[in-house]
Amino acid sequence: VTMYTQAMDIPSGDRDEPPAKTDEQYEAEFEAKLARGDFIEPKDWMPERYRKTLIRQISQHAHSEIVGMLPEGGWITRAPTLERKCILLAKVQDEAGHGMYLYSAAETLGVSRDELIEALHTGKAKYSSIFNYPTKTWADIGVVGWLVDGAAIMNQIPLTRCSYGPYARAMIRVCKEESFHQRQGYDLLLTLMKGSEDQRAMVQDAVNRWWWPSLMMFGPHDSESTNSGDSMKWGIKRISNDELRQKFVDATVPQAQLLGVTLPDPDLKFDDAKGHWTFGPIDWNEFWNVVNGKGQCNEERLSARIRAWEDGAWVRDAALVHAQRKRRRDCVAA
Ligand code: FAQ
Repeated sequence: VTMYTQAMDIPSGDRDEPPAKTDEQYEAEFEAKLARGDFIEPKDWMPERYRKTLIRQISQHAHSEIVGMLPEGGWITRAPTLERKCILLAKVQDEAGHGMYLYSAAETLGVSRDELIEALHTGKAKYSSIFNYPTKTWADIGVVGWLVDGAAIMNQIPLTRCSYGPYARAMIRVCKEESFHQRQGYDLLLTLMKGSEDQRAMVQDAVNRWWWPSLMMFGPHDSESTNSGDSMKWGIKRISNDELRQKFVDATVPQAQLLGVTLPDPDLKFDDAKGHWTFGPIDWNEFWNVVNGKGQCNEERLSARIRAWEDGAWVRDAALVHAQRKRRRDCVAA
């Protein structure tokens, strides 16, 4: 006995359904799209490892933006002028916005926001090593803008050409905002450098502490970079960790000279033959210690995030109840 009326409407036999494709055919289409430079979009077929590595990178990037609000957020109440306070407030809010676009981009890959947050809070997901260093003085706020946002832009500009559409599009706006962030940091430092001897010393001290951690932001050497092979093949990464680090050093040395600070690297020198600034060895022990939870502020950062999540539970609950009531009211009205 036919119970569902729709079933009676299905013509027998020859419906014009496209034949199902094999995995090999889907894979060939995916490869062809990459070769043409087309974006891969959320509903497109993609290899499971491509999806997984995108979730990994995009969510870690999102966590970095959100955790990255903490070192600067603490200085909003201590900014020396109203203008500097407004600028810093806007910058920290921008970072929250970046986190939100990125979480949304990750969600298009079929993972929930709750799963992503859980991975951060349980220490399964990483966030950038740089945010485990303390911001000790007001000059640190300038140096974070100049070097940390500077390194972030250098790394993120090629991501605007990443093969995954939602990530690439999010990066366009993020990079524009990061450029403003970098300039406000540099401008803050230029002002301090025109000030007293003590202010100049404060800038130099901040540069000494942030230079090497900024170089570590680009990740391990290419030879140690476990994800680069796949990520370069799939067009997620366009330029390698070491190449981006070199571009950053080349761009930053002249800025340091103009500012009048010394970068804390006795081996830094211009190589005429190569046309690049060569630099000394990076302390990878320090990098891996910080990545593995043993940096100066890892515990403080993670506990601040968990506390904020727990304290905000009532807001999420209230928003859900409000949305449910509104839906019910709209249904009754309709
Ligand atoms: N910190 O195989 P690779 C910002 C991990 S946003 C911690 O080379 P990959 C804005 C890596 O995850 C800053 N972990 O990895 C802002 C992997 O472990 P896994 C964040 C790191 O993915 C400014 C392992 O090491 N930006 O600053 C780091 O191919 C101011 C092996 O490494 C992004 O996330 C590190 N520095 O390349 C906000 C950009 N480096 O995941 C507030 C997007 C590596 O297998 C204030 N991400 N690891 O467990 C990327 O471009 C890449 O993920 C890299 C790493 C380049 C970071």
